[in-house]
Amino acid sequence: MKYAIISFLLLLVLTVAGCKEDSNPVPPVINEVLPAIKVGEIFLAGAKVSLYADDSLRVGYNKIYVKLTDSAKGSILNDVELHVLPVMHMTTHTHSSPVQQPEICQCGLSPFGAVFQMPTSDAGEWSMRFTLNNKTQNRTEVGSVPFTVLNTSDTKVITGSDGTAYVLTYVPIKTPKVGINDISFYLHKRETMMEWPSVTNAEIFMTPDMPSMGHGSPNNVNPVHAGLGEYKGKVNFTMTGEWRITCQVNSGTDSLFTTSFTINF
Ligand SMILES: [Cu+2]
Repeated sequence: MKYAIISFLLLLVLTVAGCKEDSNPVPPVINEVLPAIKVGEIFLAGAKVSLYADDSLRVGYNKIYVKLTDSAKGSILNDVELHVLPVMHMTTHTHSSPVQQPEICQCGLSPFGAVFQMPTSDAGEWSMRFTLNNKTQNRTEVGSVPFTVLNTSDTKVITGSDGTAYVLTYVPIKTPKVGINDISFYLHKRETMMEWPSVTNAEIFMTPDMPSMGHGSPNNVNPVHAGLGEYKGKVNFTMTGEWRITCQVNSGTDSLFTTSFTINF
């Protein structure tokens, strides 16, 4: 009998507690996971513009994210037009780099890609220039966020046989393995100092070899254009060690240039 009463009281307490929660709903918490690195932020046209990245920004292809919130209310802004432009100020001149414009995401975190062809150094400093049209407030403003670019050997700027400067970028394979690996490159060119469009109609002939051992590998697949200047192929590493990936880039029947990247694993 005692047990029954205790059980009944417990049930009553649980029911009341349950009802209390139901009648007083807590607003849903959006568990927003932001990328690891906050690059910087700026207030423009009534918006807070925050720049994030998964890793330190470096020479090569970078995935970057821009978060737009109403600077007063903190709510996510997506009724906007946003243009981004990487700018490097050097002692003698200013130039940009290859960049894909962000697609404004309803979730508030809009990704875009950029290739940085040189690191931050005494010779030059990078910043991201935003042109933001906040349609809810009918305001447009321009502003810049400075950032640092670390050096790598993943991007080569080479003058082709046609006199144009090309930018070939190897996207590092995350975990290279013995056997067939997916491999990807981006190809851009310098139209002007401020315009670096994708090259979508080139041919890339890729030859991997191990210079220290004097052999290559069979069954590689040349990278072909897959959209937005990205070329995707397959590379066969038959053993671990230092591999050289030589890329000959052609336009029609003309050989534009040849360059190579080193992969060690
Ligand atoms: Cu520069």
